[in-house]
Amino acid sequence: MANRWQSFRIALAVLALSLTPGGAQADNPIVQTRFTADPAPLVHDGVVYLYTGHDEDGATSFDMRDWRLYSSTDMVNWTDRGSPASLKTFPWAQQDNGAWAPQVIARDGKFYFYAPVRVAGRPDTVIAVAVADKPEGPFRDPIGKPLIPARNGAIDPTVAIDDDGQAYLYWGNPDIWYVKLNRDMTSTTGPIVKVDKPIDYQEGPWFYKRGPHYYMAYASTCCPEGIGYAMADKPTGPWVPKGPIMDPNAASTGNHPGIIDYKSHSYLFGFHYELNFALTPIHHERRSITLREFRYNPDGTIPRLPWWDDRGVEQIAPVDPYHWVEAETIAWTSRIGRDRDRPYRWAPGVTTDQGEDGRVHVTRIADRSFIKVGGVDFGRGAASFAASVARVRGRPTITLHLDRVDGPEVGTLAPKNDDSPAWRTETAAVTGATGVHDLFLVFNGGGEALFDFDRWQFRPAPGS
Ligand code: FUB
Repeated sequence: MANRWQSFRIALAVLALSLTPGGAQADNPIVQTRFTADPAPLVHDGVVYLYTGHDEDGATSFDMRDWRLYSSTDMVNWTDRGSPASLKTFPWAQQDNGAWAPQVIARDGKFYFYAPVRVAGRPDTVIAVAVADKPEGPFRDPIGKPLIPARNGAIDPTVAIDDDGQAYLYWGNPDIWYVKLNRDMTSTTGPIVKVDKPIDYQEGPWFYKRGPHYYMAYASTCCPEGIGYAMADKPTGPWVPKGPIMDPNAASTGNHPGIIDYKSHSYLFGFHYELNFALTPIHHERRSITLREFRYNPDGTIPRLPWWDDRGVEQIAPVDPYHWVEAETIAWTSRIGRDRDRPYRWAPGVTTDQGEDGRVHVTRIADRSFIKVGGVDFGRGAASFAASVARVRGRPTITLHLDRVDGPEVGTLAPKNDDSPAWRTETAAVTGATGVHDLFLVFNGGGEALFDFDRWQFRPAPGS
């Protein structure tokens, strides 16, 4: 009888798993392998490119030397695309700090990157411009000097192109300024204008047009910072304050909005300090980008949203595992653990890095670490798993679990011991992977750097 009851429970569990609906949920913050700040999302060719500032791991106050890029097509899994630009892009700038909030815009087949930097030997900031042929760069400085000279608070550039083709660059803390850009996007025309700012404006403007309305979202109040916004009928204002989008939270000194529409959904990006507080009770400038979905009101106003939670947003479409997926495509990694009593704690994890061959990959994979990929659609079944690996030390394994880190195991890959840096593909058989599931790639083996991992894919079962 007991055996029949057990069999029944197993059958129920299998049924429940096979019925798991699609639409995985994201995790906040959306990047755990680095501290990221100042989100600047760009929708281009069906992809969300998220340009970010980067707080160094050991930062106490602002310690920022390069910018990072992540991309997603489902808003749950984010692929590390490396560093598109750094202070080295602007050799005339102070090189050891100051890579603050950027924004990128596409025009005429090129990508234009605007960011504040400091001029070596001077205390104030300027705004620099760089250009690239691809979203992931490399960006290069076409003018060799600041685009916007040092002025009180020349930080946090935001850029948009109006329907008539005129581009506007706004920026500023504690005041807000704009200038028109020429069609080349690397020179300005007309005067630099200071506008009447909304009363709670602090910094971090995010300027865009949606339908007939112009929007200016910004970090409001200080400190802590919430997110406020204003609307206008013209790109140059006057800006009518519309109140908070998000109230400040005592646990988070800063905030910084980035807003996009993507595949008929609207998203607000910002940041919090929760991963910093996983490491230390002391406030350091080590921030983590967060995400929330919202719906505009019928009159175009933005609803008031609650503070960031740890659940993120719903997945737009599941991952197709039957094409190569970059290993650095991550919904969540074990670098940060979660438990009931303490939302975040440090745990064995993985790192992402760009190799000499230019490939971004997963590295420094620790024993008992994992990568979660949200919402993978195995369809009618997978037969095998292939992984591109290098520098394999010891006898590591990748075990594939569904839905939870200790969920049903569908296969294990044991790459051959070989310390060579050359990428090679290894495969393992898979059974029991059907339908849509979160996929956990669980890494085991002795040590803190088991192997390097570039990409993976499943092969479908014959006839499926
Ligand atoms: O990341 C450095 C500065 O902190 C940004 O430029 C501001 O918006 C604030 O987020």
